Amino acid sequence: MTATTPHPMLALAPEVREALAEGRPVVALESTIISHGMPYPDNVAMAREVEQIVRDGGAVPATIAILGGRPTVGLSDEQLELFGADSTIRKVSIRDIPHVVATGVHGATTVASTMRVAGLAGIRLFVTGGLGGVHQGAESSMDVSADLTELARTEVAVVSAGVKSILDIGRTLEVLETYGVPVVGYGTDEFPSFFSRSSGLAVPMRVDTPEEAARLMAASFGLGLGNGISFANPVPEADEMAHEDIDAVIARALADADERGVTGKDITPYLLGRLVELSGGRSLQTNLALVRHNARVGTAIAVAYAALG
Ligand code: PSU
Ligand code: MN
Repeated sequence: MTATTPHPMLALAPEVREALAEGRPVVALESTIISHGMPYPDNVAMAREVEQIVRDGGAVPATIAILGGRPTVGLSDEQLELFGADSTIRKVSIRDIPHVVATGVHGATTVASTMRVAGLAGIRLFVTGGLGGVHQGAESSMDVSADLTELARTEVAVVSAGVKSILDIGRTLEVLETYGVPVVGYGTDEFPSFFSRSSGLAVPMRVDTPEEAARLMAASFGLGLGNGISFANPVPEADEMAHEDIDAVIARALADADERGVTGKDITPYLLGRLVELSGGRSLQTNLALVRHNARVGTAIAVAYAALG
């Protein structure tokens, strides 16, 4: 939309800085999906391919991470490789930002921390795979992803394929409603469950074109409502998994996590890795397909939003 001045503590790639100064479309991308969401080297190939999809759609990609303590907006090809290959890179959610910045180390940003840095840079559209949410059993563990609290307080729209049923999808939607976050079906009346187009849960509102999505962003951010937006974009039909196939794999992964006592920030990466192993790589193919699709749709929304001026 209008030109923005990024926060002075951020490092911006020159092409990202120029695009923002000129009000041209920029699409933010996260780095935890690279470092902790997919195996190497598929993760690096995915990161590069998604950046190319954004360019082909007419926007500038800005993969966000913390590099040597500096929140960085727009990674080089070598930096994408580093974040994919180095398994020791820390997963950084909101609460981890000050420590990683103060100690000058690298960190891979989650949906929450990527949103925050994107907002500080003046980027309004962010593409990812899946959102974090309310974990199964959160009634007692209280494990609710900071992705939800961030959606409540940062004016960035996030395009995802919904929430997978390693989480409690119904409770996740309840929390988003409480936080005042519009959950918007993109071409669907049903909230997608990441690997499949259905979840049995309705979305409260729907858009069908990039222009409608952009107008919704302009309304929310223009009024200064203060919160983010979740665009839920279902996996293409050709790539979706049958519920009976993925549900069994998820049940097994959850049981394994329980048995091994995995908790806290390690639970999501553990479950994601276990799903790939238990499905023999099938879930990874669906994950890759939906991320590509989100990149196409998200770029079109960013272009339409920039065109609103
Ligand atoms: N879900 C996915 N892929 C991912 C993640 C979630 O399908 O890569 C990552 C994202 O970075 C998300 C984070 O923000 O996991 C959520 O972690 P937690 O539940 O610890 O907040
Ligand atoms: Mn958690």
